[in-house]
Amino acid sequence: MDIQKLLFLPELASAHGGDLDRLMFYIHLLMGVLFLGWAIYFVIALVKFRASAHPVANPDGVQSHASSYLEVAVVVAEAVLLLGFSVPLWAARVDSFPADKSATRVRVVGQQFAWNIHYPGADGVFGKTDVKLIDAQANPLGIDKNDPAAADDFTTVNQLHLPVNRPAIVYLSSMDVIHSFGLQEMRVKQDAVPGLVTPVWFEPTVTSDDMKKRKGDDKWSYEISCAQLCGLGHYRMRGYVTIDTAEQYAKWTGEQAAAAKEAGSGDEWQ
Ligand SMILES: [Cu+2]
Repeated sequence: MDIQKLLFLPELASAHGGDLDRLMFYIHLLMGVLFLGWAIYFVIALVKFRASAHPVANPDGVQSHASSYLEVAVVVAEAVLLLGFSVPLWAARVDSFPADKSATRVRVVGQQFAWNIHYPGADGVFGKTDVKLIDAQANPLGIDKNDPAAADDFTTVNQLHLPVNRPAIVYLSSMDVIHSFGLQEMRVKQDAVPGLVTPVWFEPTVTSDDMKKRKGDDKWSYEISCAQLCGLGHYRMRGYVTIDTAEQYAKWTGEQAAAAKEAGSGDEWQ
């Protein structure tokens, strides 16, 4: 059974997403059963307790305990969903972060109305940033070029590249208001709150090229959608995500770092 099609969900492209979709399915199943049960009860009550069949009111009402047992069954089912599925899924998200070395790490900084993305470069260390160095065009994240760790860093606007089948840790923050980092196919959604750095991790499982083939659309792209109304330009706060093979990713990061270094050696910073 294809849960994604059944629930009209977007294509699935992350390792943990299948468990989330299954939880969604079980919750919908329980709600479907409850809806049907209540609808049937409603019709039975209308027919059975119609005025013509009961000209005199019966103050004792229903004596059977069936409804209590049903209530208990619903509570048990909800407890199983919460304790058996939701809590373990959430715990795995927030407690078992992958080791820094085995993950791709990026900073994503929301801003009205764009996503600034900061890559640490080959050394894996994010260079220092300073608000005083921010220049909307030349250095949107205020990276301190004098910090040796910043030498191989590079930034992009609205272009997030990640390698496939490798955990990715995104350190989310915001420059102005609350935004929300939404990757529908990865089943990731996390608020970007000014003053906080919120890490979120996931593992992409389908490259952009494979997904384009699956969709039969050459121009298709994964997107970062801002999932929190953040101002007048909220609707256009959209980033593009490319899930690369390991080789494609190494090539892309190499090119970006080289371009940043070149730009950084002059007055301009790209
Ligand atoms: Cu936003």
